[in-house]
Amino acid sequence: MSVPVTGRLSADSGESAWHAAWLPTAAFRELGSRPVLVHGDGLLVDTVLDEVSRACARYGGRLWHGPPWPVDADLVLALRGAGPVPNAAAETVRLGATPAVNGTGDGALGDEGYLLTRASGVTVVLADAPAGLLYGMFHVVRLGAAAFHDDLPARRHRPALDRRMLDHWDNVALHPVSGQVERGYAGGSLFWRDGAARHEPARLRDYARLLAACGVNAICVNNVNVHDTEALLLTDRLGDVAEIAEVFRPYGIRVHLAVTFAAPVVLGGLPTADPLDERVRDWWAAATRRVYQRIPDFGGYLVKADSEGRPGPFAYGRDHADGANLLAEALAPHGGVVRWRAFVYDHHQDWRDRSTDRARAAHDHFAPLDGRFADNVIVQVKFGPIDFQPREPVSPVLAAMPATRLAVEVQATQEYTGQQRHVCYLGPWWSEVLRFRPHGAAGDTIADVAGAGGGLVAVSNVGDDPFWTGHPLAQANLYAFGRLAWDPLLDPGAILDEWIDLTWLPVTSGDPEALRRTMHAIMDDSWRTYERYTAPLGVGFMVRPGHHYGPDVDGYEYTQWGTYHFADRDGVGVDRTRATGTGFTGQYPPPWSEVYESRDRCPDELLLFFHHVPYRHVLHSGRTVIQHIYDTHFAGVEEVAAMRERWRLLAGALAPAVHDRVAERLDEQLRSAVEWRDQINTYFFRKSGVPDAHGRRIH
Ligand code: GCW
Repeated sequence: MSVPVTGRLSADSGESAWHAAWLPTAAFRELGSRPVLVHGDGLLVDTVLDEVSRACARYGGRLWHGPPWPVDADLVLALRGAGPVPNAAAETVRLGATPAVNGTGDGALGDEGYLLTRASGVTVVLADAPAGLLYGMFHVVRLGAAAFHDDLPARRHRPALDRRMLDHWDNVALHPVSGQVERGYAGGSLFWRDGAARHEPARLRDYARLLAACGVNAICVNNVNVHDTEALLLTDRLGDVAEIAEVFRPYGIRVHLAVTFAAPVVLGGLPTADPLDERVRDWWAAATRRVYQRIPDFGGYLVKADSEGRPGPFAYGRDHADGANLLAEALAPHGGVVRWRAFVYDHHQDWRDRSTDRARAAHDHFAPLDGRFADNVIVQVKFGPIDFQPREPVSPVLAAMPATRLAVEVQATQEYTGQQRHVCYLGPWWSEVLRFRPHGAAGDTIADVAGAGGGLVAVSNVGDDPFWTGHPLAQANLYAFGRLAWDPLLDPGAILDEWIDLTWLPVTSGDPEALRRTMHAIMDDSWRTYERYTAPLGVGFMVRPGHHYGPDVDGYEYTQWGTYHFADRDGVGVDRTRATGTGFTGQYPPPWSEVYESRDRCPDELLLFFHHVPYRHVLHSGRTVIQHIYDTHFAGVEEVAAMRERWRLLAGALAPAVHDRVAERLDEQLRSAVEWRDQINTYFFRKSGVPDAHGRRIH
């Protein structure tokens, strides 16, 4: 590269057409106003060069990537293996400082890690692989001026989880029921529109940047419900997938494809998709070979099989290990993985039959298969036993398959948490799940399970909306997902701080401290607020069937879906005990098998998930169940009203388009919260006949 690189202004960053999210131009000011030296080569190093040169062009800094080297640099980004760094301070770090850093001894940085330190007035990022340099650069951006303070702590940074993935439930063709994006609340798909690829690389590239800047390194580009058009992505439409992969590759993101288990039949014309049939195995091997010819770094397949009507191995009398291993065999020679979802349950249940329990299903199907999956199978498990509710226990599958690589799936798209019309910052919820220890205090956390296996996955909340996520504040969920996947022990409040600093402080015209305080006040506890005004004490659902927005207490009570609350005049909740219920508590190892079994020891917030109790049952909080329901529902609405007032104070501090968008959604959130409150309170008042102790209005 010529010296010095003057950089170029982005011709296609498109910042006017869509929000810059956590990468506003101004976030690059500190980095871009300095002499920067980049040492090393590779595709992702080119990305670093591109980012730095653009920043320098804008803010007056200079970038060197070849001799003659600058005498001084404020920032050095270097690959350790690229040879001596032409900067004395950085070279000293390269030659010996790593064992001292972070007390780690071995100094290993891995494929994505980096060392960030400050030496003799120079900020130094060292990595062993280009991806590490890219992540290190984004870390410098995140720190802003603090990256250039002499008290910058020396630290080695490595992701705790190797696989940090976003699954898009995007359809290529507009689906008559699920639309362009199944459970999408942010407009259309970034990839597809009306049956074809969008071919809009500029916007995709900005998306890839956002993902890389928060640590995501894998995406699946289509819905797990693979319909006819989407099935063709594996074959006839593979070129579209390759095109997307081209855009994501420079940001260290590998592309995956959701495939239908019936592909050999629907695409290959075979009479069967039986996983043990030779022709089927050959078909998958050949199809997969063609994928890798087009996309050499292809990540692998994602499969939803024998679930909600999707085809799967059961049709041939085979189990899920047979099914997953079939695809694993095809992918193994190319280094790919199959991500096989554990979301398998009977969706034609009879509500009269109390012995069937949807919560049990994943464990019943998968735990017995532990040890039978090929090495390159990742079993992808929803974090809870039911379905992404705002409160569920952690899935017992995550404690039951030590010989299987497991991935933990969360839902950034807010299907059950307000559909991006409600503010619901999910960082604290995911953090709670990741810190949970299914074997008790001395055992591993869920983050450890994910770290040892298939990592963390979120269903994406992004679409072609100008704010990416519909609700501008829902961007925080995407950001927090990436950061928690990188380091599950991060404090969700601190992540929010990062996101506010990066996204909003550079663009506010008001008092930054006031903005930060207000955003925290609105968002910190917003998940618990949402929980307060919706289904109580972990019982879940109570949403309107189909679209899942707004309250309908009995909407699913007499349906086939297995999501019941069993409220009657005496009490409410699902008896999942071994003693008298479905036995689900027995799927947990101790101590939780005992804690959940016991009505007295079960945590309040999960009581109705595990037990059917009388309305006057007294919680650990000292309140009765019925009074808890009333109190939390009144409180939840008040909290939303307070959020709305707080947001009003920010008028003038943010661009009107952002302010109005959030304000409009807070109006709807308040309307909806009132509706929830009134329906839930009225329902339980009518069932129980117990009045509110405080005499508030119940209809
Ligand atoms: O909760 C359900 C959703 C479906 C989704 C399914 C799944 C993609 O309502 O829309 O299908 O979960 O996770 O497969």
